[in-house]
Amino acid sequence: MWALCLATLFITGCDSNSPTPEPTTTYNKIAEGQTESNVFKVKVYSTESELTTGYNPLHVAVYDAAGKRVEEAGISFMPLMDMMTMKHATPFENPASEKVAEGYFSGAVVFTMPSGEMGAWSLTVSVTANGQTDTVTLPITVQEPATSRLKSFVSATDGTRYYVAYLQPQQPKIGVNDLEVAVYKMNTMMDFPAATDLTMELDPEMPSMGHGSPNNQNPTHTSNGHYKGKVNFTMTGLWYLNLTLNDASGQAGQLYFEVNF
Ligand SMILES: [Cu+2]
Repeated sequence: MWALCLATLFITGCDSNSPTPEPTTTYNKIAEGQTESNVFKVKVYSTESELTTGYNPLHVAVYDAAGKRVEEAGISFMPLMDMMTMKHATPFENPASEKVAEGYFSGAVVFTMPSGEMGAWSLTVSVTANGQTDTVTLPITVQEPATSRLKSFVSATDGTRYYVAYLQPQQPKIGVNDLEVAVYKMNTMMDFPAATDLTMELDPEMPSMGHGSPNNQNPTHTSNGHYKGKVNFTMTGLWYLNLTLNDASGQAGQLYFEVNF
């Protein structure tokens, strides 16, 4: 029966309580649970097979008590790591729209460290819909990716800790690629606002050959701490994307992301 259900899942969906067909986009379910007062059921999906340290787009499906998909809701996230002696949050982006897109409310969480013996992550999702608010806290697991997609530094100008997440390119190619990073400040252990007022210099480098590339474009701020620019890969191999971050008083820090293709 289960095998049959799996086989038909892609065609019809298994949840006979739900009149809305399951979405066709291939998302992987990361967690699900019933809200505390049983008002909603919440399912959290990723485009990846697992959550990793760095920037993770998350897609949330919400169902009402009758099993019907909720298409209009205010959704807010609260990611939290419990490290026994202390707890801390991490940067996140709540779904910007209160209306579903293809069945989902989409936001993101930027995990600053992997799950492990040091601590355990949970994601609290608060849903306001149909005049009711209810909340669920879901245990989640975060893995460290093979190539680091999150860097951190302490600003040389004012001592603020920054986190810089790599977003694009996900599929690097020879030639000019869209480059995107997102930057957050750590105000407190629980407050990680987007850093929106930095300037950046990009200097790609092929460490094995000692050359860079022409026709790059420094990332500039677009919105919510996201910075977009262009990176030109003149050949395949291992590249370092060297980034210098400056605030109003000067150079705050330097870091690099590895891209190997
Ligand atoms: Cu931690």
